[in-house]
Order: sequence, then structure tokens, then C-alpha cells
Amino acid sequence: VIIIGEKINASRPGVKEIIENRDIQGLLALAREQAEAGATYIDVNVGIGTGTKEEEIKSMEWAVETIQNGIETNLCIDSADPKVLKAGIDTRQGRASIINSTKAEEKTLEKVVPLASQAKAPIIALAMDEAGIPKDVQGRLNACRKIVSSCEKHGVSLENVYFDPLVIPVSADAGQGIVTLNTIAGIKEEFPLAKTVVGLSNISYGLPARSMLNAAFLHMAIYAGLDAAIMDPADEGLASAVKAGRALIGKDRHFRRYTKAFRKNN
Ligand code: THG
Repeated sequence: VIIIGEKINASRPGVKEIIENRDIQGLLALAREQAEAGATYIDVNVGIGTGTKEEEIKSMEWAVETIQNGIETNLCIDSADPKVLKAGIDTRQGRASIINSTKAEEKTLEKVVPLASQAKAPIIALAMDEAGIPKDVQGRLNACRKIVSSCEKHGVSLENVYFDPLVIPVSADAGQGIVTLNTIAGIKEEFPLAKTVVGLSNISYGLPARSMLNAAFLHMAIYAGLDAAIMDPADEGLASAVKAGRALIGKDRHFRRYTKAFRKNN
């Protein structure tokens, strides 16, 4: 499971201020902490909600520039706005980055899928369309099918597509966890080349003992076929859940990585 660090997100306490004040050391500390904890990609989401699109573009350019000058790491450029995604990718200058994200809406697909094709960048595609997040598995798979058509049209291989089945807080609707899990399995069955990703921490929003819920959901998602997670890499329980989960489904030959990580603790 590929770990994408979630912490550079303007909705988190303190991060909005780091972005607004152009706090270089504050931003780099968040990036470094996650890279050192084992994140392969660092998510960068600078949308503060109240600002204009132009401000979000400027903030994205600043954040990408600052991180790439400060540390060697891969980024996951996170915005609902295709112009912000393009600004992030253009600032990125060739180093590996994921585009996060497009949804199955024609207008968005026509902007973001060609960007992924030109930049040869992996892309995260949300299993939703202009009407919102479908409540059931078939609705979400239908959204994925529209995205696959667009990828075929623009020459993006499904190996470079991470489908996000979407995680809704179970505190809002207790039945949604299983919908997400079954959507992961459905995607892997219908599009074996494609990859899957979730924004893991969303599952536990509004509930106590979030870390435990996140780890439990991660185990089930790994069994269903999860390839990547946007999560807190510094959460030790979660990092352990990744190592244990991938080993238990046979993706860690001879439990080598698992053993290396835990031997000295026994
Ligand atoms: N899918 C995709 N991209 C996404 C999301 C997704 N980007 C944004 C978001 N969802 C994923 N990122 C976060 C970042 C922080 C939190 C949740 C999702 C969050 N953090 C709490 C905090 O920092 O205080 C604590 C987390 C915890 O304790 O579990 O809530 O779904 N493609």
C-alpha cells in the first residue's frame, strides 16, 4: 500500500495559517515529518474555502515550489479545480507527482485527463459525477466507467489511474463503509489494471478513537484490493496496519519487510 501523507491540508488546524503567512519552515516541517515517517507522496491541498481561485493558484504554486526546493519527495497535487491542478503540475518541473483529482463530469474530465496525459502523471479519479456521490456500489462503478472512457479517449493507461471509491464518515451514515469496500472490490474486478486509493481519515470523522477506526477500515480495504491511502503516516497504529495488512494478503514475501520493522520490538 502506497502511503500519501494527508497533513498539508488547509482544513487542518494551523495549516491555513502556514499557507496564508507563507511560512516556509512550517510547511517544510509538515513535509519532512511525513516523508521521514514513510510517506511515498505528500498530498498538497491549499484550498482554504474562503479564498478566490486566483489565491488558491498562487498558494499551490508557492507550496509546490517551497517543498521541492526544501526536500526530495513526490507530491500529490490536491484540488477540485483543474486550473489549480495545472498550476501545481507546471510548478513541479518533472518530479513524480499525482494529480488529485478528477470526477466523472464531462467538463472536469476534458480538462484534467488531458493534463494527466501530457504530464504523464498518475491521476486520482473520484467515483462521483456532477450529481454528487452515488449512494450505492453500481452508481459509483458507473462513474468509474465514464472515467475509463475518457482515459481511453485521451490515451491515459489505467495503470496510471487511482480510482477513489470515496469514503464518507460512518458517523453520518453507518451503511456507507461497506459501500466503499465493495466498490473497491468491484473496481478491481472490472478494471484489473487500475489502482485504488482512499482518503482514509474521512471514515472516522466525528467519532472517538479515530486511529483505531482508521486502522480497522484500512485492513478491510486492503483485503478488498486497496493500493494506496491518503492518511497520517506518523500514526504508528496505521503504519503498522499497512505493514501487517499487506503481509497477510501475501504482498510481503517471507514477511521480510514486516519482520524487519517489528523484530526488535519483540
Ligand atoms: N479523496 C481524495 N483526496 C482527498 C480526500 C479523499 N483529499 C482530502 C481528504 N480527502 C484527505 N485528507 C485529509 C486530511 C486530514 C483529515 C482527513 C482527510 C483529518 N485529519 C484530522 C486532523 O488532522 O486533525 C485527524 C485525523 C485522524 O485523527 O484520523 O481529519 O477522500 N482523493
